Amino acid sequence: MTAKKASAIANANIALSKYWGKRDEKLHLPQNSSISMTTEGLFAHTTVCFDAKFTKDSFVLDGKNIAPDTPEFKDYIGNFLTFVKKEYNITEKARIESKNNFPGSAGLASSAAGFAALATAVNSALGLGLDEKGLSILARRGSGSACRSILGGFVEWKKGVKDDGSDSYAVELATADHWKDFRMVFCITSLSEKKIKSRAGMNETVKTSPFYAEWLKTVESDLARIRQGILEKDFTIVGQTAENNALKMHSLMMTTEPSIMYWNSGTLEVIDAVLDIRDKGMGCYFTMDAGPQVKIICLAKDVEKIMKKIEALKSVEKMIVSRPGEGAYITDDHLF
Ligand code: 2P0
Repeated sequence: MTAKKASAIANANIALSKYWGKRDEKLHLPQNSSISMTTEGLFAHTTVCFDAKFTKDSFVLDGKNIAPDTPEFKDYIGNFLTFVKKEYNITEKARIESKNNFPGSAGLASSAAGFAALATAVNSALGLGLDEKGLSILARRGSGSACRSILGGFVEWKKGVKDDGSDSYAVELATADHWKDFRMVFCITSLSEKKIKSRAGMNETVKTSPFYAEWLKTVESDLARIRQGILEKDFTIVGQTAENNALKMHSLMMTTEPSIMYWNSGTLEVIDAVLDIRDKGMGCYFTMDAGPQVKIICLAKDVEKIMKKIEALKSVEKMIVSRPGEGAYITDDHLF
C-alpha cells in the first residue's frame, strides 16, 4: 500500500461581519452568517500523509509536537481526523505537519488558515474529489471560520438552516482583484497566547450574554450593508459597519458571565489613534477578533501615513499590512 500525501497553503481571513456563537457545537454550525476578507501573506502551510505503516496519528505545529492525549490535539485535529476517517472509510493513521508564517493563538485566525490548508491537503491526498463547497464544509468541521479561508477575496459564510450542515459553507462575494486597494494593517499589541479560546468563549456567550438575542437581530442588516459596500467598493460603508459590528461582538464578549476581555491597554491605544486619524479627515476604521490585536481597515493610499502614526505608539510590537488574497491551494512543497 502506498502512502497518500499532499500539501496545501491557505491564507488566514479576518471577518468584517463576525461569527460568534454556534447553533451546533459539534458540526460548528453558526448562529449567524459572516463576511470576511482572505488575508494575503498570512498563511498556514500544511502537509498530511496517510500511511498504513504509521501506528498512531501525529501532529506537529510550528515545529512542536502536539501529543495525541492533550485537549489541544483531541478537540481540534483529533476530532477532524475522526470525522474524515469515518466519513471516507479510511483505516490508515495520519501524520500532519503545519506551520504558520504568523503567530498562532493570538487572535490572528491561525486555526482558520490551518484547517483550510488541512482540508485542501486531505482532499488531494485521499482523492476525495471535493469541489469548493465540499472543501468549505470539510474545513468547517475543523474550525468554523476555516470554511471562509478556502475561498479568496471577499467571502460570505452562509449560516445555513439544515441540521446536517450541508447548507453551511462559504461562497465568494468578490475576487481579490475586485478591490485591489483595500488594506488591513495588523497592529500586534501582544504575541502571548490568548487565555480563552474562541470556541469556549463563544459557547459561554450564547448561554450567558443578555445581549445575544439583540446581536442576532442586527447581524442581517450588517451583512447586507457590508455585502453591498464590497460590491460597490464603498469604503465608508464597509469600514463603518465593520467597526460597529466588531464593537458589538466585543460587547457580547464583555457581558458574558464570567466576562471575556480580549483587549489590553495597547488595544485601546491603537483604537484611540485610529479615531484621532479619522477625526483629522483620513478614512480608516478598526476591527478586532478574539485577541488584543487591532486590524486597521484602510485604503492603499493611506497605509504609509497610518503606519507612521501607529509606529510611534509604545504598545505596538509589530505591524503587518495585508490585502485581499487568494483562496487555498495545493503545493508540491512538502514539509516532510
Ligand atoms: C470570526 N472569530 O468571524 C470570529 C470573530 C473570532 C472572533 O471565527 O470553534 O476559531 O473553531 O468554530 O472559527 C474564531 O472562531 O471557532 C472566529 P471554532 P473559530 O472570525
